[in-house]
Amino acid sequence: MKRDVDYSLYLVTDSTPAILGNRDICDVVEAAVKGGVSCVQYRDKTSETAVLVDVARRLQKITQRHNVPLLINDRIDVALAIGCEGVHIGQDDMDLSIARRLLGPDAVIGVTVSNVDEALKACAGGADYLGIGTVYATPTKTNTKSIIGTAGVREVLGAVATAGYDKVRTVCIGGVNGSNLQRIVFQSASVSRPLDGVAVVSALMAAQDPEAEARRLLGLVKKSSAFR
Ligand code: TZP
Ligand code: MG
Repeated sequence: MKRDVDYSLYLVTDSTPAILGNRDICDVVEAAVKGGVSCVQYRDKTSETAVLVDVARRLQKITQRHNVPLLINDRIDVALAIGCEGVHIGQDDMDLSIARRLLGPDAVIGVTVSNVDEALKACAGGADYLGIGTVYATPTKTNTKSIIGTAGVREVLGAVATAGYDKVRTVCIGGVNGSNLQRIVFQSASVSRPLDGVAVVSALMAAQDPEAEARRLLGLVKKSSAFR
């Protein structure tokens, strides 16, 4: 059966020294999960396949222990190799229909979207959730196609609601942190279609105390009526 994922506070990992420093990715992720992260995506654009599989397995031990889902960015093969809950794919990655065929109906598949067309196509194609962004410019992803701001997020949410895709979950991503989270959520709020959560990289991966910061961010998410 497909897992019912809680997207409230969605951690996307980063393995680059600029963000991780000399800390072990697993230590940072485990601390953040203890603080309340509800979903983890392993995102590593540079490591070779053997390293990806090894780190993914180590992360999976942590996520399983804490009963949160683990998704893999881009790499369907790595997700299949370790048997985790699913994947997150972008517009330039493997086609959603092929990913679905490879992973099966129970896999959780998320798609990055930055406009209404991409969002409706992903919904029609059977995406479980949309990662809507980039909300704000961020050093974590400099090759991003588009900065859409909260207005762009709102536009996508409205179109998804109007088209009746009630079951497709939504998070926003890009430059979200403890200082702007509530403003983003507030400005993204649409009566018909609240976000299901926020996805962050550096706000947690670079935090001095990821557990405390996750607790704080989750508190802000839960306080906000713009989430469902
Ligand atoms: N997709 C859109 S923006 C982004 C991704 C993976 C990076 C977000 O990183 P941060 O540090 O939360 O701004
Ligand atoms: Mg990708």
